[in-house]
Amino acid sequence: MSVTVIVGSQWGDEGKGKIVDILSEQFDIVARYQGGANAGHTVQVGEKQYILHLIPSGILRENIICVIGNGVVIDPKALLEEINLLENMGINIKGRLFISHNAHLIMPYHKLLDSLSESGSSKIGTTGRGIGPCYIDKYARKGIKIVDLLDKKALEEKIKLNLAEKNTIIRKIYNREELDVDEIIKEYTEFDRIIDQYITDTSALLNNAINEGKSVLLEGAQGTLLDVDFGTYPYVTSSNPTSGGAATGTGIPPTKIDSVIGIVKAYTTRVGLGPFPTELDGTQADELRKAGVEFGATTGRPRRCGWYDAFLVNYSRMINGIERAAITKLDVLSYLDEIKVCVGYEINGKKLKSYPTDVNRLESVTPVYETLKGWKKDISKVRYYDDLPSEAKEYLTFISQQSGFEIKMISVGPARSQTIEL
Ligand code: 2SA
Ligand code: GDP
Ligand code: MG
Repeated sequence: MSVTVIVGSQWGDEGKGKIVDILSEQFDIVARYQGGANAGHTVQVGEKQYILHLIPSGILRENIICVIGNGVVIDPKALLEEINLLENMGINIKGRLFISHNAHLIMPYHKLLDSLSESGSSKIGTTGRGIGPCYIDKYARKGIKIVDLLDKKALEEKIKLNLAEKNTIIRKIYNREELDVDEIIKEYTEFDRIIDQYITDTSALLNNAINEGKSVLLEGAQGTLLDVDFGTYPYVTSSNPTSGGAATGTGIPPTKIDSVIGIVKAYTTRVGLGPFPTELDGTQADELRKAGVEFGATTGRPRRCGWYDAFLVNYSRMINGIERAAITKLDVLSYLDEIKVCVGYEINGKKLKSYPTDVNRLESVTPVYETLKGWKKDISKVRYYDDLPSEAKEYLTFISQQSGFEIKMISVGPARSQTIEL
């Protein structure tokens, strides 16, 4: 267990926050490795509900150190809001949170460009948090990093250079008012004053800790099918939520990673645009959304809902190297008489051998379903596997066989106690 990666196996919102919170009890450090404040990880502790966007879910356990790795893109405004909110809820942050000096900063023009590009015809259904434009600048080698906050003169130069280019786009392409450079410089200089205490070389911190025998839980955001390389491109996020991203997003070498745990929702959801072969519509979708309270934890958008897709999760298992999985939200399916599971896809009557992430192919597949009997009992109070109804056990066995993983944990409600360990 010393270095473990947690990945979302579907399109995100599998319940990673809850599982990271539970598992973190056994770890010394929890680190985020990609994405930004687009993520929404919900954790319920007693009567309190926390929604974490940037700070790792491990922050809710007092003795755990939390790291925001170099692969994360940081909106300082969102970060400070989150720190304030958590502190007001009684969580101690100082001395427990470390931010990579190599992480890139989300700038006001990233957020503006995100929302402007979403107003056109090539909409992705982003969260509008500036994620895509910030990663564009990172890979175009124009980005502004956390470390740049330390040198005021260089920071001013970089902001000026970037803004000259961005303002041209904002004015010429979108016909919008330009952003004010002095305002941004002032705002980011003030951020530095507050976040300076958290900044460090987190890859050295993590590697030193591992060498001293400390354990690290690496928390992925979003999900495998939203991965920029392995997801349903272009309907993806601009980073690598898959387990490979955990190494590049923290500086922990792949040889130091011991295991990968997949978080697998007992059905499928997706928020944003893009293909979704097992999607339900009409009343069936509404019922599942209501039962699972499927609304975006960051934007509040209704999530699209559908049947469990074993073919998709099998692909996710392969890409991430998942051996064990935590099945979440099994309780949500308790209202159904029958539950469908997708076991493969066909195109023109021909069964596909491998998962098609190409959107045109994916739009044209016909899912092949097997129908299982529902259990029609409230399972939210069950704490031992043996006490689950036989139909629920059959469902679990079926999905784990079809997707090729072993079940480590079953979640039957949002609370910490609503968890069955195997
Ligand atoms: P972006 O903003 O550039 O990352 O959007 C690109 C796609 O990635 C999807 N995406 C997400 N999907 C599920 N959950 C996410 N977090 C929030 C949540 C989402 C919300 O926990 O509910 O509140 O709407 C998340 N973040 C990004 C996004 O929908 C686009 O499809
Ligand atoms: P994440 O992005 O993967 O961390 O997931 P989200 O927090 O965006 O969405 C998962 C939602 O399901 C949250 O509201 C959780 O509180 C809730 N949740 C997690 N596990 C369970 C479960 O087993 N049953 C039910 N009913 N809700 C759960
Ligand atoms: Mg979420």
